[in-house]
Amino acid sequence: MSPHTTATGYVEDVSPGRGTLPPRAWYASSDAASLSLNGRWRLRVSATADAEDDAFAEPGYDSGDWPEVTVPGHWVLQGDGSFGSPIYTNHLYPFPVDPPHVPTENPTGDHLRLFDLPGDWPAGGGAMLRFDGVESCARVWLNGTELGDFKGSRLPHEFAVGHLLEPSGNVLAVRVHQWSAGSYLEDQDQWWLPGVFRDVTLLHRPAGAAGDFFVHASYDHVTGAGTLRVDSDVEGRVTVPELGVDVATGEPVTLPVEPWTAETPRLYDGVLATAGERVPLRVGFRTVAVEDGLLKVNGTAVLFRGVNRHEWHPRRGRALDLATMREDVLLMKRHNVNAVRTSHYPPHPAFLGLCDEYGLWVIDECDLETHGFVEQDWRDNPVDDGRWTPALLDRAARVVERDKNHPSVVMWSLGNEAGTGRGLTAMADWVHGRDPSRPVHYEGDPDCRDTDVYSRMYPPHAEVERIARGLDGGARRRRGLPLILCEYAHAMGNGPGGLAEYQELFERYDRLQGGFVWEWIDHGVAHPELGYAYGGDFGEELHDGNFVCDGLLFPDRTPSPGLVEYKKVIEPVRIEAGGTDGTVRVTNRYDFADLSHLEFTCSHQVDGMPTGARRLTLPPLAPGESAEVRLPEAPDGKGEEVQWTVEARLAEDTPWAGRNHEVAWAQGTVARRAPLPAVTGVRPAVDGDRIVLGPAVFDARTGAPRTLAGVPVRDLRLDVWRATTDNDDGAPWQPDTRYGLLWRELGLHRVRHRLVAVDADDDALTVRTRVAPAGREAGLRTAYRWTSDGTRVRLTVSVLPEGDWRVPLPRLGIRFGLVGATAEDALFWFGGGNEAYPDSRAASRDLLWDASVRDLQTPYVRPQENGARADVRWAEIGGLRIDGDPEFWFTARPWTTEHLDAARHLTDLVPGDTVWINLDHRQHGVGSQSCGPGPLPRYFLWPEPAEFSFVFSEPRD
Ligand code: IPT
Repeated sequence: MSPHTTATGYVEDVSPGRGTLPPRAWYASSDAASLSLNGRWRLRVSATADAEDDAFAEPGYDSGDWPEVTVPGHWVLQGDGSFGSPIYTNHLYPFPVDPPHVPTENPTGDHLRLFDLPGDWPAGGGAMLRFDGVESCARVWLNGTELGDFKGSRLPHEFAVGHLLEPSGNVLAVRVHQWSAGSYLEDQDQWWLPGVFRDVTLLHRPAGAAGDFFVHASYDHVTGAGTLRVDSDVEGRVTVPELGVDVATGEPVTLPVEPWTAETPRLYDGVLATAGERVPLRVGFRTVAVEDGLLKVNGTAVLFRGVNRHEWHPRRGRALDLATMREDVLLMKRHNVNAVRTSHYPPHPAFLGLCDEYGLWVIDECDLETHGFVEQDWRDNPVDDGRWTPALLDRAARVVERDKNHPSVVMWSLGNEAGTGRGLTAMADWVHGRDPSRPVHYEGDPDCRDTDVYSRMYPPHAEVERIARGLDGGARRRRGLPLILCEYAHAMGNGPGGLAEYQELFERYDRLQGGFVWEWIDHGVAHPELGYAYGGDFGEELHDGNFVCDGLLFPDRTPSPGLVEYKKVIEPVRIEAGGTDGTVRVTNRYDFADLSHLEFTCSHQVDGMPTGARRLTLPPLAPGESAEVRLPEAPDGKGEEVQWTVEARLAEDTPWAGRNHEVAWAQGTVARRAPLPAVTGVRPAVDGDRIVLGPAVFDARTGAPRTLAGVPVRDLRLDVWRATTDNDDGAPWQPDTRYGLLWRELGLHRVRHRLVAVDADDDALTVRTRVAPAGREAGLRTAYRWTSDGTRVRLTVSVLPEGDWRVPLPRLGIRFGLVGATAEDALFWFGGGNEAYPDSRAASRDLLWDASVRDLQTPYVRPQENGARADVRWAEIGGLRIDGDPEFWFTARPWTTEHLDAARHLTDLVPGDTVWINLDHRQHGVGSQSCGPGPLPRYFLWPEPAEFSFVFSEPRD
């Protein structure tokens, strides 16, 4: 049976569709009328594709009792669940792999919109109806006449409708099927969200209107000249007043210009005027080429400091408004991000306009992924089956034609995780032919037959270095290409770790041209009971849990510590201690800009307290250049620690951040703090069931402290457990050992503390224990030695591992409860301000900080270990001061680690009447193993003999 012999046959038809117009450039006319059909539409959802006939498309149909939904939108995110629910899978198809067939249960949304033409709608001319995005397959009628059907969810589709329009009472009917043959090509790792989720617009097309056009604007970095040529289907004139350009379409003009780069996004406003229409142009002159094995823009190799961006809003899903898109761009610019891969489909076209305007390099990716076929060794992959090639070529054409006039787009990407095959080759050939001015990207082709850059995802550092040095072998063609990490550093939950070490490699080797962190934002769905929902929360039969929450932003777009870390690691100005005392070395790491837009200051801080900032004068530094700069005289710390902080801030307002916005910073040490004094002289005194030692009282039987400096404490003891992070637990396909699982198997979450001895002697109270899990011989001999000078009490913890330890420890330190303290309690500390772990601590900035316990909690969508502060010299909380010898990792929570570990959503965590404090000597690294490699070996916390001390006292005034 051929697909079109049944009324719904088009749903399973592999062809791209029927009745649509050829793809063309996306633009907003200056003078042609248009009518947005966004807004409230009537909706009827049925369970199968053929449950209802198409009578609803007829004028006069009574849709009176149909509920309303908002377009653009996804019906499953509207109507309180009554329209069905989102489904999350990573790469598994949520239906049997039986291409091109889809389930009989195929939620189908009949959308209806009545509209009148505005009174001033011009008579004459034609009209087009444009859909910017519909998932996954639509059939469209206007005034009872069927226009056609289409697939390609994140691609525009247009119909000619002028002959059907009425001045009033127009009936637009759109039948949307959740599943279609197109779904096989859209297996991206994200929520499956049916609906008309981008704009619907009626466009008047006057006689002599512009059609498709291609702005070619190149830049010759040797001569400084730009060449502009606008090829247009409809003849006209091209003017760029600022450049005095006034030429016919198709005619090139060469003249001196300022080039466009992501750092200097110089755009020239122009107009394409045809007989019937004026179209605004924003021209950016730049030339992209792979030359000498490097990806160059305007003759200069660029370094991508990128992110993968899915479109996401916690309530609206992939229906993004302009303000949200702008927020993304501004957040990227403010965090030193210079590049976006539009994973894994072309974004709303307005996003690219913002990238042109604010300056971001874009890899524009086609709406294509067939990842689920990996489950059957890529058998029957549509990408290698000629029957699907027209659909693939249609998708390639729709992205290239739509987006070709954006200077920000510097590469086309064929798609993601689609294996290899003749369909991809056909796409690459077509793209190369249509637009030779941009290289082609695709990661899944290890030989780079069809691509112009070598692209990889999640390689470990060592492998990246091997590739950089040309030691990885591989096909000859590949060996001559630059390496781009289209995905690296999986930002799921706490992490990623190891960013700084990747950046060092990128900066060291020319062949490495940077990468794109996976990914920009957590796709948590706002949920009344759960806070943010993830896979499984809607009862899906197949799902991939919180793997959908792996972004640098939380779902509400608050930056996570991972983004703060990334900003620091990729800062475009490197500031380091100089060759001689009292100097710093400043390096310009931009590719195009000098540093004249920045102001540099230096301040010194004494025990974390800043003294005034003073301006530094820098020589003008071209990209790549460095200079040594002398710092102002440092103050005398009188035994306290003295540090310098140098900051580079914007000297003027920019479109993306105001004056004073910090771009880069660094700190260094001038004088270390004096060692903590000995805390001795007072003897422990046994008093009934208590032992009193200076300002501390202990349980005489267990040796556990009851009060420290008058503050009640409980359960103070060695702690080696953390609520495992997504990166600790790792992904099944990772070759590295998954320590999160091994820790639990070993029982590190349930160690017991066997009391060996409590000795109160002349100058110390010593408590000896052995800490070990049931069922194993491995253990940690632990001694707590308490001394006092009468006002302070000092604890020295000694740990001696014994037995057969095969795993590193999650953490090594002590934990205790501050009885009666609350989440709102204030704390002060000198040390790192942001959350940090051993391999994610570049942005940890020493200062005197204050916060509440609540403020210290990082709201990872799936609760897990979080909130440690690095290099803490001292902290004060709840009437207790803690000085560390050496510095320590400080964590405070209004719940226990066990509660944190058991929680599935943030709403599972309820503050209690005790604040739990962890003072850690060391932590295990975080890594990126939820999809990529684990922590580098240097960040492993192997069990070995250790000793560390804390001094407890009353807070200082
Ligand atoms: C990689 C995918 O390209 C991306 O879409 C996302 O799923 C990411 O992983 C994990 O979050 S594919 C993976 C098998 C390396």
